[in-house]
Amino acid sequence: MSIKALWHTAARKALVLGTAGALAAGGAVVALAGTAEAASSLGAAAAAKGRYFGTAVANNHLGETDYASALNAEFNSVTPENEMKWDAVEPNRGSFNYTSADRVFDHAKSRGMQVRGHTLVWHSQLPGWVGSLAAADLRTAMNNHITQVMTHYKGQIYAWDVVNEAFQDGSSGARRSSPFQDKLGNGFIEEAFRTARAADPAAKLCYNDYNTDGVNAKSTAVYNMVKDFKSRGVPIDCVGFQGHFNSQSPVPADFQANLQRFADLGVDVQMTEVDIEGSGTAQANNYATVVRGCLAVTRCTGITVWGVTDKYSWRASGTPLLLDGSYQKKPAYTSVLDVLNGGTTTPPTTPPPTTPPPTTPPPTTPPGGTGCVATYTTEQSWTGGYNGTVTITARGSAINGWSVPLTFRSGQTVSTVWNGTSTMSGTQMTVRNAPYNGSLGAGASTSFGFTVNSGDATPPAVGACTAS
Ligand code: G2I
Repeated sequence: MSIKALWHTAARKALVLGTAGALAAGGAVVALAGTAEAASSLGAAAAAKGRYFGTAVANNHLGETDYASALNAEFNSVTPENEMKWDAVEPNRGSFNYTSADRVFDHAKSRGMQVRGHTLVWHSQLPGWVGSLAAADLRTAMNNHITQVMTHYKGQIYAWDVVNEAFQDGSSGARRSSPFQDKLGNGFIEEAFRTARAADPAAKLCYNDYNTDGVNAKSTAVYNMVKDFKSRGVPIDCVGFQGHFNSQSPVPADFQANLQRFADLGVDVQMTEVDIEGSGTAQANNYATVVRGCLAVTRCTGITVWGVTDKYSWRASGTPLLLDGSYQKKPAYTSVLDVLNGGTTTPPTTPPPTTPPPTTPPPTTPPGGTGCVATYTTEQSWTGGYNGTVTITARGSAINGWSVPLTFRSGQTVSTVWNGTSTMSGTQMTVRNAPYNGSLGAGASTSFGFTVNSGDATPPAVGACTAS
């Protein structure tokens, strides 16, 4: 289902709920004509404002009736809490297991809820084998992981947290040490985003982090990265602000201004993991501030709380969620619903993900006939190197494999190739499909990428694509 269609479903759901409420109220129908009907669930109220209201969901609680009922009644978006993380889906290299992730995904999608994918590249919950790879192999593994997982859910995920928590806390503004950062350098983030765009062009691609909810050194470092990405055409569509708050880390006074400065860069913003420790009125007021801030920012497209109930919160002792341990609605719940139902807010405009225009024109040959077409784009260049992407499109009939020859200038060295298998002979490199991207239906496309890291930045001569 397209993003637009999803929004329509959510809005329709809100409308239907509103109508049902009016009908149930009997004689009130006439009196209510022309008045906005207050929605009675978080999801419906957010949908009436053109936004979603989601929650993190853990697969192992779905069998509990109260848990599933609360989830189904209140939310219209779901983020798997742990099930789509690297250790869950690819515990051993090349062996993917989607059992738990699919359960959460299916539960949500079968009820018309959208799904946020969380998360592709993160230093935590990362299986040991990833950290022990040498750089070239790590790059291949990272790109393969992104491609495989996104392809599994292709066209069906609203937004992916492509890279999570890559910056350090504190005043340095530096990147956090991780196998990706330490072995691949700063460029791993944009490489992850480029690979993600190629894998599922329909998904919004987010950078997600915590302690970035106000204007501070860490959020400014992220801001500068996003600004740089936008200026160079690196594909990024959204920034996620986790929103984990407590007395040591309160909702910042410049929370809304911070969301707005990111939105002004041309990305959507989302509250992705909100939980606010506390109770009673104080907690309710803090939640209201967060929801009001999001509604006031046109490109704030939705809010996710980090769990259905205090009972299963990752920090249950701080009772940070909207329903208590017995699934009773807390004052915080009521204040969130009231804010969502209050006032009039312009719905966000959510333009579809944008991909930078190719630097070479698309093939003039229409994808009719047989075989395949290869087109080349330089993604990024620097002194002495560049990243290139080759897109392969099957013409009028399906293909089972492909191969493309590229000729480089002497002195250029290809350091890595992803989403393809390469052989080098002199200055010519032949790239064949990887095991997972050889089969293309008529008109379908895939792409592979490579890095040239010595010599000049002249692009290769791309030969004809051969299909098998
Ligand atoms: O730490 C809170 C969140 C911060 N941002 C990224 C989120 O992905 C992260 O979520 C939490 C989950 O809520 C926890 O449930 O991430 C934790 C791990 O960093 C999750 O905790 C882990 C436990 O540490 C493991 O012992 C346990 O096996 O959950 C695992 C699965 O239940």
